[in-house]
Amino acid sequence: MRSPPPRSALGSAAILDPRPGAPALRLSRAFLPTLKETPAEAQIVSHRLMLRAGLIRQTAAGIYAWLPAGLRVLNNVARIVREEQDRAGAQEILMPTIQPAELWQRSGRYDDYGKEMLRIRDRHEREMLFGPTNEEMVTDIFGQFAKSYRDLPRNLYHIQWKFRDEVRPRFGVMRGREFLMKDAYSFDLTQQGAQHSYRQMFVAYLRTFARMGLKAIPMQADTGPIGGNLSHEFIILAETGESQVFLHRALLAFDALRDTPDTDADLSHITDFWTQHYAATDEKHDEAAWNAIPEEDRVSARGIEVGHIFYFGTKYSAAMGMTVAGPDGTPVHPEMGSYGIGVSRLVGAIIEASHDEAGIIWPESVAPFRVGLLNLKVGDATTDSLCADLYERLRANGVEVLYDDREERAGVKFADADLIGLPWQVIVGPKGAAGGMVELKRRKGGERHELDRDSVLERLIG
Ligand code: 5CA
Repeated sequence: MRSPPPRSALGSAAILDPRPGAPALRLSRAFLPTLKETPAEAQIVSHRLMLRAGLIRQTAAGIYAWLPAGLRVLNNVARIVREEQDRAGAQEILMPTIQPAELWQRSGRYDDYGKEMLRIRDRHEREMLFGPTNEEMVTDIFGQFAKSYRDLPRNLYHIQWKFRDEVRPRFGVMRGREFLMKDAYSFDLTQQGAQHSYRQMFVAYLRTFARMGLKAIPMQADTGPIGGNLSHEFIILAETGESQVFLHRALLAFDALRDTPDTDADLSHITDFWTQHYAATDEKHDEAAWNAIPEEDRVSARGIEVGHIFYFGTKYSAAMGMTVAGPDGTPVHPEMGSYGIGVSRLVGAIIEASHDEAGIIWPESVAPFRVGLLNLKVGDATTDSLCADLYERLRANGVEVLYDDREERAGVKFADADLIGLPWQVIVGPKGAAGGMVELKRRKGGERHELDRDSVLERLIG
């Protein structure tokens, strides 16, 4: 057996505390099934690219399995959603996917929900359902504990799979039947309190989508089967969107939120900017208000709904018989709101907003890996050892890297790297490697730099 090399031979990076957890993967051993051909069933670009880049596989109409690279993106999206919910003071729980029908009979929605609800019978002939949303269940759970106004306000959320038996599932994960949703539910003593909770979520949503590189615009919307009379949809403009939307051009000049406002005045300051300018989906479109906007400021476009927030007062607390004792002892039905984000839909929406002819362009915050390392001549001693060295050092420093060590032509590797869309590509060819040089390419914009080994590491580890 050979003894390990002396520590100094490992170079400076090895002295750093290695993060063995930093996921790295060799493409030769990965389950990352890319497709050259465009799948015939996919009508929109995000669906095509998700199939071609090996992110998902359909298992039934509107139902998808998430493959390793796709799951990494889905988890990154969920992580950002979770961080911003926590920051806004919401607390994470996890409710089940399967619910007893009895809860929905109490709210009166069991019959109203119709064919979109997947109904199930267990072995004891009890009626169950696969949850399309959780207003009833969360009201029942929280209602059993909240006894006094001192137990309010609270905001509880979960990230859980939903099922809606959509008439026309389409566009891949955009309109699925089974899909991952973040749904939050707020309970307040007063209307004023509920409005504060609503504003907190409104602002948390702006931050959440901005962190994913998206310009999501809040718009007045129809409340549909959730109910209530105040709601905003958060819409990303995209030609392939299912919603027709109308907005004032001023809303397109975006300012990503950096601070975390908490006081009502700070929150209102932000929400007022959005609500003072016209923005509505077609169900809420008001021709008179629209015509009052100077023609050059009117933008009518298609959009994708990535989030939807609702204030519906005591609709569910009253129906489910939830009360707390108010300050003077009288029982009060809490004021409620619910706040949804389409976590799985967002993966498709991000691709709609960020791609080119060659493939996906992932924002760094959600990319399945940050770096793709391309060995253009597997078997050549110099490129192999330079790649092995870069791979180990990136890994050891916590950089997520996908190493293309397959015995494939350079053209295939370039095409797959662009298709998969990792933010950075480190390209190692035999000529450059002989002189200790590699190429660093940024996927977005395509700029390239010739760099030596240490400079490339410095840039990526930074
Ligand atoms: N209970 C409320 C808020 S928690 C609710 O269910 N709202 S919702 O119906 O508007 O759904 C919330 C979000 O889930 C939507 O904004 C959308 O982004 C996503 N969503 C809804 N239906 C689907 C679907 N069929 N496929 C993928 N995502 C969906």
